[in-house]
Amino acid sequence: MNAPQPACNIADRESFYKKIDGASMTPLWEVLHGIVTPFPQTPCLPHVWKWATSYPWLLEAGGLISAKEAERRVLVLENPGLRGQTRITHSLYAGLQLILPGEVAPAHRHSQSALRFILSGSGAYTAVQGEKVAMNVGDFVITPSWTFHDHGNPSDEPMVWLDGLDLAIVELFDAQFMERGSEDSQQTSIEAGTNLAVFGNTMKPVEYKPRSRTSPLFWYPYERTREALETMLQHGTEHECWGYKLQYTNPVTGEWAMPTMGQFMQLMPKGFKGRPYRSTDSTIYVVVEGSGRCVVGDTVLRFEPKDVFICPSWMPYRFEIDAADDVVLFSYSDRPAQQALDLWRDQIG
Ligand code: 1HN
Repeated sequence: MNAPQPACNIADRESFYKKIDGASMTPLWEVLHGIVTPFPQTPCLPHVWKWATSYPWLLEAGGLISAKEAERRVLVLENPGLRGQTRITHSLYAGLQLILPGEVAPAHRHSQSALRFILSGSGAYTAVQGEKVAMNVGDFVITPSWTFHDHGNPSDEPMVWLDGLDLAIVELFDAQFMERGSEDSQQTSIEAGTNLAVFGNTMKPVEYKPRSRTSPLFWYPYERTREALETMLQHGTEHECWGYKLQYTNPVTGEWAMPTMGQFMQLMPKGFKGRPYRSTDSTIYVVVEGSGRCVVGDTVLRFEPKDVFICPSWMPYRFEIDAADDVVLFSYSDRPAQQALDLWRDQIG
């Protein structure tokens, strides 16, 4: 039996929409196909932020405002498709933070988790829950959700790192909390290096009980990561899309180092030409060593050391590495969050 078909009367529909709009209701059929799409539709655009441009502007910002006044002196890397939204992808934040000699970025804590990836300088520290970590170029440092953290630069050179936060994820769930510390700099009662000494050896104290899903190891020095990549190069198998790619892990569980953001370091040998790849996790790349091109859809992103670029969800991208040097790339994305919710997909070719 065929159901009766109402006539398509546009004027009647419009006045009906107007009537129900007044009561905060709206017809799904006008928006359904824009929401439930055959493939991911992202407002996020492929883009590269060049260090040659951003570093002088960071130093200029250093002459305009102190770290103390700014609380955090950061230039946000805003995706060109998401201007005004303080984010580099739909779900994640990235910014470049400058801390000058003698400065302190005061202690606070928040429900957002943060990662630091060190780009320039040496000798500055971040203190996480009473333990100082010295930061060097290529190190990956974790600030777990709701842990007090402050940064300081007792060295005699400017220090710059990339901050990655899960701000938009926390905002999506309306689960934001923040608290300032009672003092600018935390009393550091734990000897520097303790964290790596306790958790950095693929072993753990037998009495250790996890208090959160974030890795108890919060400092992953580049020296060790680089050595692991070199070992992969000697003993591993080259992948046709990403060369040799390692995932940072929580040493106690073997799972992701953080629950909302996943981090990787990969090496692609000089002259490498990768096959196209795509995944649902828009990914932020930071160039550690070498240079080349990342071709994202029709966009060619030329990259050099310390540049940051982004590959949006489900856009195929491939790498072409220059002949001169191997390339090392750090990257992070919301893959752990997507996987925890059974949403993550990827495709080679
Ligand atoms: C934050 O706490 C830091 O602690 C950096 O260094 C960037 C961006 C948004 C919200 C909090 C930091 C941040 C941030």
